[in-house]
Amino acid sequence: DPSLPRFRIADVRKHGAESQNPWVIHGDKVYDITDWIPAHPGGQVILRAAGGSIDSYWNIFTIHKNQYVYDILSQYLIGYIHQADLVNGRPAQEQIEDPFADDPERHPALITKTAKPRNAETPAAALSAQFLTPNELFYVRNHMWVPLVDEATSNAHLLTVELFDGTVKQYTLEDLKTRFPSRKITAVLQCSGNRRKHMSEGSGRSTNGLQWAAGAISNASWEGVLLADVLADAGFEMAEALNGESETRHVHFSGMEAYGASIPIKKAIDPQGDVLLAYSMNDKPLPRDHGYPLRAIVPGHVAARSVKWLNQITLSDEESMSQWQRKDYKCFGPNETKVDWDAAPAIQELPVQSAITDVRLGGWTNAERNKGEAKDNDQGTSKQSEEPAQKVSLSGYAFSGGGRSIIRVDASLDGGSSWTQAYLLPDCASKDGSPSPCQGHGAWTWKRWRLDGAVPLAAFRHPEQSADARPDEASRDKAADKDGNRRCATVMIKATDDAYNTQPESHAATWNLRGNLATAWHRIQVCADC
Ligand code: MTE
Ligand code: MO
Repeated sequence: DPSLPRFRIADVRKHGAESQNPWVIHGDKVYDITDWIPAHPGGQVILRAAGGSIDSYWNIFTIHKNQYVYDILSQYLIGYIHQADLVNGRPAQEQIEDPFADDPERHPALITKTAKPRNAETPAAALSAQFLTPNELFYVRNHMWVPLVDEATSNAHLLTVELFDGTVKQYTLEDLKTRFPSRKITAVLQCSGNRRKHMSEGSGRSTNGLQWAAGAISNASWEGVLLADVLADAGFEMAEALNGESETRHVHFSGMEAYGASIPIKKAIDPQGDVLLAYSMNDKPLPRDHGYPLRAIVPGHVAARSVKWLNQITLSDEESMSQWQRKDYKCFGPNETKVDWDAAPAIQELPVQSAITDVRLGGWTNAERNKGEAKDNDQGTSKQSEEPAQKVSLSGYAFSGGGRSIIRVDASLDGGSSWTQAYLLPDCASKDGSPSPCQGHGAWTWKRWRLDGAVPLAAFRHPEQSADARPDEASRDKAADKDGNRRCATVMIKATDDAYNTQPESHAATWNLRGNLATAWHRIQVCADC
């Protein structure tokens, strides 16, 4: 409609989140969304775009890129952006606010997968070097921007709790800190996509999602209040629920940027479940990337349920409607490439996982090497006991969900012909009379393990081609970069938990289109002369 007015971008800016009449830009059009806000399915988060372009948000919330949404918006058209502010028919880039402009600074050692939103994994060495992952090296998984909460007002941060009957109670962070006993637990968070890259490479089939190596997992000590205490205070009938007689089946968590997920009520009220509303991480306030000022910690469950920037808890007879509960974080069969999302349950408790995070090879002497090559050319002449071997030191982590502890890590240094047990570090032992650094009712934390051994020379072969023995990218490059004389051995590990659950042998067997729960034996190629 050419009769509609043209607005300068500066005019639109005056209609921000605080104004009486919030406006947004989409393409070169201007909309007054005042009447739409109460009906917006995503709630108030739409105000984040007010006074600027909604397009950069729709690049994050891609669900909006469909005709249905365009039709809704078209009802609110009030005009166009002035020619003077357009470049190629669109508002000039520098005029548009970057949704990620307020994101915090990050440690340079984190391995960035995507910058906006921020997704970064913990460097391998930091995974096994310390029991508690330092806050600045803890992996980061953000679906959107990092909400900005002022330090000065953080104690006023409001948590709304809504019971199934509609009763609402609100708590400031200060209320939580002062009115409830504080609890500490030591717990791993692991993304359902951890080791997705290994699944893609090991199965030879691509998977959909961030290609994390073994670093979408970290361990910290969390302090906060028990979710169960807060629910009881809000009027939730705890005794009824413990008897399995409550209509409430699920607890929904929502974050300030509109991320949401839920957990079954059973976990929330389990006296040994240790679900926290946490405000502290490794004895420091939560860093912004990890949910400042308040997040849920659901130990033993997939980290997608540990909602950050928590501002709303809703009790319901149903799971959260969010896409992260209903359309993601589920697994299907290796044959299923078109899936009915409703047909599979949402991932909650995690299966057994382990990974090699550090490999050190001791060198061979020339004599050993010559002897090895001689043996290679003349099969059978040298005895087993004289066979030279290359010293190797492996370290890594092992973890299981649901509070199940790791009882064993098995390692093979010769491609699976023989096995030995790795040493489990006594990280949870109390030292010098001080309390154990592992707090909580379940085994919520990981076990670090170490293995010092020797790779027998016979195990070194030309790099294997079998699908599941595909090495990590890094070691494959090393294995392939020179002449054909290079020989590699496959070292591998697997863990077992106290329910005797163990890891699958191959990624091919558990491949799923989203690459979730990649837990197959971690295999790495070590090369004789690298
Ligand atoms: N909570 C909010 N509000 N927004 C998010 O994007 N990501 C979830 C979960 N909680 C997410 C969230 C996912 S998928 C993971 S793996 C963990 O947070 C990551 O937590 P971390 O960044 O503290 O490691
Ligand atoms: Mo995740």
